[in-house]
This record gives sequence, structure tokens and C-alpha cells, in this order.
Amino acid sequence: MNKDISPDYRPLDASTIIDYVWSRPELREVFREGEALHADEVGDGNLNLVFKVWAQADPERTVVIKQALPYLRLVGGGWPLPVDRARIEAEALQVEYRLVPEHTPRVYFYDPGMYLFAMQNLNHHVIMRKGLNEGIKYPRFAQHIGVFLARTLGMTSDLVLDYRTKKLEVARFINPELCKITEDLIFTEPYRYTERNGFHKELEPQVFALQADEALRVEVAKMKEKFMTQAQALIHGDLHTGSVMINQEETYVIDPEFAFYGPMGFDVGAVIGNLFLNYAAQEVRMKDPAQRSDFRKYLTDTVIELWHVFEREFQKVVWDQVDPINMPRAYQQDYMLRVLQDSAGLGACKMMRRVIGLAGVADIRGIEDVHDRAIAGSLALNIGQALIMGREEIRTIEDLVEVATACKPTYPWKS
Ligand code: SR1
Ligand code: MG
Repeated sequence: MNKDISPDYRPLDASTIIDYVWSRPELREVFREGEALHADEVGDGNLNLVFKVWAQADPERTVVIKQALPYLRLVGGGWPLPVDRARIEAEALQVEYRLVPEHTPRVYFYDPGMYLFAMQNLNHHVIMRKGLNEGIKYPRFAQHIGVFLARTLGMTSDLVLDYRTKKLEVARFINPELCKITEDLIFTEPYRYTERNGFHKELEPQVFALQADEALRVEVAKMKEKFMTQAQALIHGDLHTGSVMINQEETYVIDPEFAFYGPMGFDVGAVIGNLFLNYAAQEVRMKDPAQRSDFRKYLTDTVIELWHVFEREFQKVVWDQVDPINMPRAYQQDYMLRVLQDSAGLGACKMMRRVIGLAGVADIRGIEDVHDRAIAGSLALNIGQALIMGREEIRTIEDLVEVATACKPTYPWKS
């Protein structure tokens, strides 16, 4: 066992977790003395054990317990990972819950010896990516995520926090190993040969052309530098549609284990980029053209609305509170424009990695027919490339959507 790991640490399983639950006084508000409990390991992500524990008499009384493993689950024991990320995730959730409780699950406790935390279950919600892949629209998502982004990003930045708190928060959320995963998987590996890349053969010509494009690699390098150096706000760090639990009324953001102080555009861009990944996938997923164009309009309207909500909420919680002598209106406008352009560039990197790199997304990699998958992947790459290369010309969210929606797949190749 790694010497940095607490001697109390032992990975739990579906049977040992029940005794563990009874040992936690914090869960006595959920479970009643002596009642029958059930547990299941439900983790399907890349990194952790995730358990649901519920009362047999009333499954509405369920808690989720998430425990860090000392290695990456996706590839087995060969890729060690710090278990302290469970603390980062629990503490990031606590910050987010303070700022935006209506979109953050409540944490009951964090156990520093077991590197696990217990949180509110979301019984009535689904992973947004799954819903989008089934063609389900979520009309309130734009409003909810716009507010979530504005409050969590704006209110953890230097614009709001005092000079000392900000620096202490940067230190509390130092997360080097998980940042390194992002640096490698998003900004480095998709643009060079590595065995870990996961694109399929049909896409080789487009991927090889993209990897040979030095101008593109220059812009990706600038995005990587921004990710590594701009401690602008406490970002979620992995805000794709698989980190959103949703239904027609409510939205919750989960899984901030990649949280650290980074550029705001990484989170905003993650949401936008993942909506465009779904947009690209619909090229082949939705066969009926009228239905496809209607669903795509929902996706692009969502991108536009979430940005406008983000701007309005940011105005309220940040700009209306600052001193206009040192932060005049023109500075505020320039700041928002820079966040928008960063969102285009960083979101683009998040799109391209999902097609080329190790960890794909079900929207595209879940398409069974290889030719269909190549069409969707090709479109996603073209949107990513257009957004990163054109980001400095983008002045409004409508411009961003126009750049993306002008793209077409280049697969099948014209000879
Ligand atoms: C190796 S971990 C792969 C990916 O899963 C997470 O959700 C992050 O996106 C990470 O890059
Ligand atoms: Mg995750």
C-alpha cells in the first residue's frame, strides 16, 4: 500500500459498507436504528467506487457513498492516483453547495481516513448525456447551468474573494495529479502518436491531418498554457454532460474531483463543447431530418441561453458588487469577452479529445456502425477545429454558434 495512504484506508464493498454506514452518526438522520439496509456498487465512471445504500422499507431514503481508489479504474492498477482527490471533491461540493444549493448535492460528511464521502442521492434524475442520446430535451438546463457557472466561477474569483482567502483557496484546491490527467489527455496526447489514443481506423486520415497541422498545435499549446497557469476561479474541472444529473424540473452538478483554480472558460467550454458533441452525434443518431433539426435547434438555443443567463447572473453576483473606479464597465465587458473566447478554445479542446483521445463519450463512441461513428466524429473534430482557430473573431455567443453550425463532416473522404 502507498505510504501516503492512511493506515485506516480499506476499499469497501457492497457488504462491508453496511457496517460502515452504521458507524457514521451523520447518517442517523437518514436511517433508523436497526432497520434493514441494502447496498449496491453502481460506479461506472473511470476513477472511483460508488455505492448506493438504501432503507429496505423506503428506498427514497438512499445515500450515495463515493470512495477513491488508489489507481485509475479505467485502466486497472497500472495508473496510480492520489486518494486525496476524494477530499477535493467533497470540499468542492461543499463550496458549490454554499453558493448554489439548488444545483449541488448535499454532502453529509467526509472521512479523511477512508477517502470517502457520503452525499444526497438523486433518485429522480438521470445522467444528462444518456438523456440527450435518447433525444430528450431539458428545457430548464440552460437557466440552471448558467446560474451554476456564474456563481461558482464568479464568486470564487479574485473579483469577489478578498486577497488572502483567494490564495488560501488556491492552496486548498491544489490538485496536481488530476490536472496532469487533463493536461495529458486533453491537451497533449490527441495531437501526437500515443497508444492510448482511442480513435478508430475510419477516422485516421482526418486525425493524422489534424495532428500534422502546426497552426492548430500552436493554439492548443496556448490553451494548455492557460489551463496550467490561470488560477482565475475554483473550476469544476470536468463539467461534461456525464457530470450533470437532470430531469425536466431540476439540475444537479456532480463529480468535481478535478476541481482546482483554473480558467473559467474550461467549465463554460466543457458544457458548450459537450452540447456540440451531442449535436455532432445527432448527424447520424436522429434519422428523421425534421426531428434532427428540431433537436439541434434545442441544443444551439441551449448554448445561447446558458451564456446569456451566465452573463446576467455574473452581473448580479460580481459586477454589481465591484468598485467601478478600478473595474470600469469597459474592463467588465472585456473580461466577459475573454471568458467567451476561452470557452470557445478550451471547449474545442474538450471536443477533439473525446474523438481522438483515451476517454471518449457515449454520444459518439456509442454509435455502433463504424461509418456512422466516423461521420459524427468527423463533424465533432471540424467543429472543435473551427472553434479554436476562429475564437479570436468570436464577439458574441451567437457568433460562436454560427462558427460551429457552419461545419460539416468531411467523412466519407472525397477522392
Ligand atoms: C483517465 S480519466 C479519463 C477522463 O475521465 C474523467 O471524466 C475526465 O474527463 C478524464 O479526462
Ligand atoms: Mg467524473
